[in-house]
Amino acid sequence: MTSPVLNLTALPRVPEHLRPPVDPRELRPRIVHFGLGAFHRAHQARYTENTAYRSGEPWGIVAVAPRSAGTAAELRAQDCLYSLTELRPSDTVTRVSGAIVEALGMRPGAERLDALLAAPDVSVLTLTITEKGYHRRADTGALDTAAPAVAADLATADTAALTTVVGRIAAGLAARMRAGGAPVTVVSCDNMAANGAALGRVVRDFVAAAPWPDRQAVLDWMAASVAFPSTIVDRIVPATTEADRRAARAALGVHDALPVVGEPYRQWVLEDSFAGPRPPWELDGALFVPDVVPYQLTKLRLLNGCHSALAYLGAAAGRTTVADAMATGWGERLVRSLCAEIAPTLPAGGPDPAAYAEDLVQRFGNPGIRHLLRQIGSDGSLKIPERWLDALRTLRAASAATPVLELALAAWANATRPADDGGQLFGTTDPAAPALGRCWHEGTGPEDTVRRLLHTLGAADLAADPGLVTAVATRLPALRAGRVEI
Ligand code: CS2
Repeated sequence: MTSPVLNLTALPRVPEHLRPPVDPRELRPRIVHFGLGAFHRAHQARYTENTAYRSGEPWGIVAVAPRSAGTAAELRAQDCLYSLTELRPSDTVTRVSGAIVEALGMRPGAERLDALLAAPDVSVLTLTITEKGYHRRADTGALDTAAPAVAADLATADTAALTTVVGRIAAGLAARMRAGGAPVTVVSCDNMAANGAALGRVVRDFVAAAPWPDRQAVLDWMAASVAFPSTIVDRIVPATTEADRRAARAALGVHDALPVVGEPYRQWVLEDSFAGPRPPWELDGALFVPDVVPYQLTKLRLLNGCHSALAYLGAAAGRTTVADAMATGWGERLVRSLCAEIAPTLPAGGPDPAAYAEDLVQRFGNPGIRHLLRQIGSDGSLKIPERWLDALRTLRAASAATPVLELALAAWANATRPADDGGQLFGTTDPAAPALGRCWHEGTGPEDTVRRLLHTLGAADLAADPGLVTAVATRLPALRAGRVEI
């Protein structure tokens, strides 16, 4: 039997306690979000909707799909409604979300987006575009103006032709200044250290490189009226499966083409430096702090660091999901020992690393969550520097032993082997995939290959550390044979 499609007309068919807490028609477009993926829908959108409910303030989100206008169209077909299911270890809780009030693609939605980015009522922009979306140079963190997509955006005056979010935001800010210049805050919600500063840097670099006659005026206005706070977002959100879709339909009684699922846990820590009005997200548990660094490094190095290690080691051992990797003889040990190894590199003022590690063991072991190692292991060349390399540098500078990080690096290296060498375990979506393949083809032996791989990560200093290179290379044969030895 076919069920009706989830939309405002069908909403009364959904059991009352599973409907949005606020009538979506009462919300206004006040936030523009770039990155219409499952993570945003399970995280910032949920905080925003609960905050609108608790505060009575009509904060609604206009969500922009930078790459796939298809997702925006699917969401529009449902009046922007979708369900979020929390996967607890023994049961599930589903609720329809109505936080998104409009869904746009960057190209077909260009004119509407121009108007929104200049509108004084829109005072917050948020982003989940992944590390790749920032187009940073691996060595300096500056905008890579030579990247083809960035160069093309710099060369066009037509906002409908822009394809990078960085270019889109820069053009939007310039238009905002010309329209009167209401202050605005741009919030990176991606997993990078100092993500606010990283975003501010690439947006300013774009403006400085643009051919606009008023670019200096835009930069001066940005310095006074645009804030780029750093934030930490946390919630495990695996890709939605067909089984998730069926379960959502069974719970709702209507068909939802875009359900999302996630763990019950969620966290959002934000640097308390906004340039204009913002939602009082603290009403839904977000934490506004003067300095996010201790939280940010703990989350990136412990949670994301362990995730990546599990992804590459799990792949070597033929496992598919995080929970599968945790169920091996070495999974829990890996999480605890990696956290213990990294803990001395974390600044004071954040969560207790040992307690954090125990929480990770629980969260990663949640059998209700099918979080694919493939999803986590993708784009490794962009993730690993954030997650492992600064910790590794700090430890090696202090002459501390780093056996677990060496093993993790060896597992990543093993996963980068080219397809003709039984590798490419994580496909070719990594922008560095061709360069990584060359490291194996051109390397004169395991140590040389490891050195080249480290250079590809922008880590010339670590490539020049012979002890590290040898330790990583020595671990490769066991991993190639599928053995994880911790
Ligand atoms: C994961 C993250 O895919 C990945 O790289 O490590 O998406 C992780 O699940 C989230 O950061 C959890 O908050």
